[in-house]
Amino acid sequence: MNDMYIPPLKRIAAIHDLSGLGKCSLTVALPVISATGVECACIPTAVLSTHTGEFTGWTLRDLADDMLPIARHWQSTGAQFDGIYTGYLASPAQAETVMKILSLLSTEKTLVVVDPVMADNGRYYSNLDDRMCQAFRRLIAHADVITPNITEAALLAGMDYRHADHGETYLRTLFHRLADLGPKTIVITGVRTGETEIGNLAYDVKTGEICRCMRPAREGVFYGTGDILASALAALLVRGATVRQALTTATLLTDDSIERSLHHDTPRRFGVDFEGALPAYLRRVEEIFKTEG
Ligand code: PXL
Repeated sequence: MNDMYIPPLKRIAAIHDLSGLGKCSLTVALPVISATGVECACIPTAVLSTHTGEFTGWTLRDLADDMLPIARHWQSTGAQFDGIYTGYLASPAQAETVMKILSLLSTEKTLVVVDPVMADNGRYYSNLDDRMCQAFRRLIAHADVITPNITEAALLAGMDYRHADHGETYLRTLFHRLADLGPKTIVITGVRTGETEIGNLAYDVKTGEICRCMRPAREGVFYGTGDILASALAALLVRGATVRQALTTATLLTDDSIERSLHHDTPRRFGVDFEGALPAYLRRVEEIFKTEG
């Protein structure tokens, strides 16, 4: 143990809501980022009883007033952040707050990952509308990496949403329009390139290179899977994985979580079995970083 080199932990600030039940946002970001071997500090944007999809009667406490004071306190401690990962925001105004937090906590070395969480399956989530989309367009200008699903990508790009068969021309146009908003890497999730497959594509704005990771398609909605993917991707990139490694490894974690859930009869709205998929994920993560010592 004494002569073993243990590299210092990287640290991510995750800015996301805490939905107590339903396994999404911070309740998946924390375990997934930690399992990737990265410290996860949290700024909750809101506390909800559940997520807002397929549940009714949920409670929501907006924590807008606490977000900046939390960041200021962190700054006063001298803590450094290798990554800042933002997800669900309770209002468009919170996007402005997040920009202030970025200027307080990020340096040129900080990887900024913005997941513009606002819609799925062609529709905005409850309580959200075009104002959220406008706010995310401004926030994305400060991002290194963005991870919209296909609905969010279409909204941000001002294009029509298509459920299936996302051809090359449609995807290239999406990537180009999103690139105009400023990010360096664009990951679009839930892309369907045929009847039977669904997956995630990453576009490098500088080189124009696209890499993809496709898996068998399953019908319906799987709550929290976008958050699992973005959390794993952010943590892997912060640890130094390539975009291709991060995309593949994060996609396999998400896909395994969905696959395992299909073997349970838990209602979809309670989230996917990412817990059971973590051991195989950990082995893949170890494989990527095995030379680190
Ligand atoms: O998983 C995305 C998400 C995050 N947070 C809240 C949500 C949703 C999707 O419905 O409602 C509160």
